[in-house]
Amino acid sequence: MQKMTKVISLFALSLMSSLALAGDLMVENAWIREAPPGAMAMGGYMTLHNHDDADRMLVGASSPAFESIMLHRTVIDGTMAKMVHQHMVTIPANGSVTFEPNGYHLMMMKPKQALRAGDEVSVTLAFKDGESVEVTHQVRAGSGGMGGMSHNH
Ligand SMILES: [Cu+2]
Repeated sequence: MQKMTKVISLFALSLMSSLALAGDLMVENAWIREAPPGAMAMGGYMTLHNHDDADRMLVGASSPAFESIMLHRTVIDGTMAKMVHQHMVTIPANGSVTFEPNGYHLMMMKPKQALRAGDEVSVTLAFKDGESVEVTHQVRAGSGGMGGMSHNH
């Protein structure tokens, strides 16, 4: 059973385009939602897999393409969705966390130049233990989720 799982996951890996591997950490499906020109912020998404036996703590992110990046989580408060700044996002041992519209996201502030679907952006993820992991995020036209929700906060 164990062996079968491994074969399947390796096969899945070969199909992924935007993939970063660093030790026991794997990042897949890293993308940024395309925003209208002049947008003050863009949402960045990805799934972080932790194949280690210890929790990993994501504490920040940065990119040469943006002035700053914050970790945010969208939470529903009654009927209102609001974004809450996260100082740390824990990726549990042998678990994963998905950054997605309506959930955790990278709040990417002030793009230094217009980013269009198909562009690729390098993002460095910083972890509490001092390690940093470079990820390539692909800009995509967003669909689903809160597509119309602006990130201009
Ligand atoms: Cu946000």
